[in-house]
Amino acid sequence: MEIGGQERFKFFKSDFFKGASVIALIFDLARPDTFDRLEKYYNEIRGKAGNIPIILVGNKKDLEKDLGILIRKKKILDVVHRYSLLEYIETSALSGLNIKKLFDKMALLALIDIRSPPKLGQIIDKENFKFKVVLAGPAAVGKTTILRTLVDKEFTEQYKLTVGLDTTTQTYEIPDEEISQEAKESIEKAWNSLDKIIKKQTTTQMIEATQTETVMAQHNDINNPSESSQNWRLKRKYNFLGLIIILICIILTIIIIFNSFT
Ligand SMILES: Nc1nc2c(ncn2[C@@H]2O[C@H](COP(=O)(O)OP(=O)(O)O)[C@@H](O)[C@H]2O)c(=O)[nH]1
Ligand SMILES: [Mg+2]
Repeated sequence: MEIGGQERFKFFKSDFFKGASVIALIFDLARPDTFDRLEKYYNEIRGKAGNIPIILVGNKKDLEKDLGILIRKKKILDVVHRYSLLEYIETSALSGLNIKKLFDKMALLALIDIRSPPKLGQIIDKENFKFKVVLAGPAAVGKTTILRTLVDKEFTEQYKLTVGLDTTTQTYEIPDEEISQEAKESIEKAWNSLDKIIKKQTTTQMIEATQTETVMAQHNDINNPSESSQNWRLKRKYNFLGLIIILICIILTIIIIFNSFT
């Protein structure tokens, strides 16, 4: 049990961030104290996850029409600048405002930041990728609700403190024209680095396959020994442009702040 007002900052276990591509750092536009606490979260994230891309998210935008603007935009943009955050976006899990956009942005940042060679399992094929993104921030800013809105497309009024993690997997598509040139170049580079590994393996398999077919051709005249390499070349011909990227995001939310416990 924590005594009132004391915050515990040992809540981010290092492995929450393991394999993560992007982090959304979320605060509540209706509660300035959640904004004031971002620095501690930021430091904790940088310490644990290094130079990972971070998007700043001001959630509960819908409450502004009743409460007015409680945190000045300039103050928010100063933080974006000071911490070299990549984007700032305002969302409402209640109305759905910018929720899809937030995940699109995270997906695009993950694509741009994809390493060569990519992390294990990140590239399924040239149009399908898998990323883990983490939603982090103080309690009750809306992390769980943002996830729910994305996945179920419905808003939940009920508040239940997440102890530990909520995880979910979501598949969605980004139209080709929304993918920046920079992201395409990163994909190409990562793909080519993967290509070398695949080619190495496939050459051995091809030699084995050709040998098998040659043996078969001795038994059966209609078998063409070079068929397997033709198939292989066909499979390698992918049509990237004009196709859609399907992103599978493994999304994690993290909240353990017990400062309200007395
Ligand atoms: N008005 C409004 N309420 C929200 C919004 N997002 C979340 N909430 C509410 O804020 C409370 C905390 O949300 P929750 O997702 O559990 O926060 P978490 O602790 O960050 O996971 C819940 O009562 C939600 O219904 C929003 O965009 N607008
Ligand atoms: Mg939660």
